[in-house]
Amino acid sequence: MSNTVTKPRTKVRTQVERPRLYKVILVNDDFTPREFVVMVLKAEFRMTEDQAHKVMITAHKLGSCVVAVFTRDVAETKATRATDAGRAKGYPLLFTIEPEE
Ligand code: TYC
Repeated sequence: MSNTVTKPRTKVRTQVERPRLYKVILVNDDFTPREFVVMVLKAEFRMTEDQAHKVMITAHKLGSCVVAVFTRDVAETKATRATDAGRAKGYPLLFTIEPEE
């Protein structure tokens, strides 16, 4: 029929992508006391004593350890706050961030 109206079959969908996630990495050094590293991990990353101790020991033995994964803003804020906590005590404690693959 020439007067038939057909609806277009295509639907427009807005593409949404998951935000890229960033790893917060604890870097070992020779000066920051172990107990202090554990305290910062507990305070800034809400870890238990057990979790914090495992992460600290892993960084101590291997050179670094992934602490947790967040969106970029949260990862940057937490890494900065945790690094500053060490600096305030004169320690070279360092947290860095790295994008996930
Ligand atoms: N290596 C430090 C020491 O022996 C402890 C330490 C562990 C420091 C992990 C930093 O990311 C770190 N006192």
